[in-house]
Amino acid sequence: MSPTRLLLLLLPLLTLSLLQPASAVLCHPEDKEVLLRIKSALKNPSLLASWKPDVDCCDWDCVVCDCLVCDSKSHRVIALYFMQDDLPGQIPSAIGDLTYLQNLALLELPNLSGPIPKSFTKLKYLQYLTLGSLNLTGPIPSFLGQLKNLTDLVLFFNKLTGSIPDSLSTIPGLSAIFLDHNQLTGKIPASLANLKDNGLNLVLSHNHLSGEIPATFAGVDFVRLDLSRNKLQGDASLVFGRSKKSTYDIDISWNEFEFNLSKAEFSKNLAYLDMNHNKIYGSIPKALKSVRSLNVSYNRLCGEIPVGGRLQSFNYTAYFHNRCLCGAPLASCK
Ligand SMILES: *[C@@H]1O[C@H](CO)[C@@H](O)[C@H](O)[C@H]1NC(C)=O
Ligand SMILES: *[C@@H]1O[C@H](CO)[C@@H](O)[C@H](O)[C@H]1NC(C)=O
Ligand SMILES: *[C@@H]1O[C@H](CO)[C@@H](O)[C@H](O)[C@H]1NC(C)=O
Ligand SMILES: *[C@@H]1O[C@H](CO)[C@@H](O)[C@H](O)[C@H]1NC(C)=O
Ligand SMILES: *[C@@H]1O[C@H](CO)[C@@H](O)[C@H](O)[C@H]1NC(C)=O
Ligand SMILES: CC(=O)N[C@H]1CO[C@H](CO)[C@@H](O)[C@@H]1O
Repeated sequence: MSPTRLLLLLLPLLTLSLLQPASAVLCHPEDKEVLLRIKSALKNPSLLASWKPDVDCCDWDCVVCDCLVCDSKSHRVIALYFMQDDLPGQIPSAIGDLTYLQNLALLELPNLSGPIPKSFTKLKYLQYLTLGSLNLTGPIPSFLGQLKNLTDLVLFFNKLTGSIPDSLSTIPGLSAIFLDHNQLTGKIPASLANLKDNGLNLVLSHNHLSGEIPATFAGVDFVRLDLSRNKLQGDASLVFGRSKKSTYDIDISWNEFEFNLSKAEFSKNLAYLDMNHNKIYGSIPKALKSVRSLNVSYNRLCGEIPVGGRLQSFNYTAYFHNRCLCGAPLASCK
């Protein structure tokens, strides 16, 4: 067959495929360009081997495209996730140019270091920001307060320093804040109570936070509050309360809290309570009979452990090392 004849035979097929491309490219060219910049900033790591220019970027690993918020026919990159790798260097600031991102998750990348890039302020649609178990340093930047659509902020297991910025309390729907296992200092911002209507999960454990729990927290019905392993002082009983129906899990262990537990009030819905290693005095109130798990060890409590609920079923280590607690599961009162 002559080359000309072959071409004539194929021509209808070719035009057909031009008119109706077998697989339409979904990737938006601007996103593709940004992703390739990210790849090159990370020095073309093996994790991103599938990021080939001749492949639709919506088919690349670690990328999710969708058209939820875009107004054009092409899809946009709405999620980017890099996990469990030895990606070296810093977080590429080009990520801030993936304007339609809703979910950014960089997790367990111990060789990724440096600060949280300023360019993230451009991610106006971002709902979930996870930068966890990296090797990030520097502060939790105040500019994160510009991410008004954020609901979940997860920065745990890094080396972040400085204080918790007040600006987080200006993010209207923020409901999960995980800043644990860092080197944060200073006081807990009183303004975080502004987020009280969001069913707040606030996890600040394993830092160097000091001062008292802000008085504004008396008005917050946390779902989960974990302040353990800090240097917090004063009265923590304001986080409990009969009317706090959502409060389910509170951990204030390993701090310097000092208050009379007899005077604290508890909601029946509180299920998990860990207060070990503080300077808490008084006795254990009957209202704690409804908890599913309790640890009050290493405090200054006295008196009889109330009988009932699960209080006798807990291991004696939940109660040991107090001033003069007695009754099952400890030795009986004299
Ligand atoms: C984390 O960063 C510090 C410097 O800030 C560096 O000394 C250390 O080696 C890094 N860790 C890893 C696993 O890269
Ligand atoms: C990651 O960090 C570890 C510890 O610092 C180092 O031994 C390893 O070579 C680093 N890997 C890369 C790809 O840089
Ligand atoms: C703790 O409060 C209870 C109830 O108000 C009171 O009877 C008790 O004396 C207080 N304990 C201490 C050590 O102040
Ligand atoms: C209580 O806990 C200790 C230490 O974890 C354990 O050795 C012991 O068996 C436990 N006792 C009971 C009665 O469960
Ligand atoms: C209570 O906390 C102490 C101190 O951290 C620990 O040794 C003990 O095992 C805990 N007991 C229970 C039942 O959680
Ligand atoms: C930029 C942006 O997407 N903003 C949205 C954030 O969420 C609110 C509702 O919670 C929307 O009204 C905004 O348009």
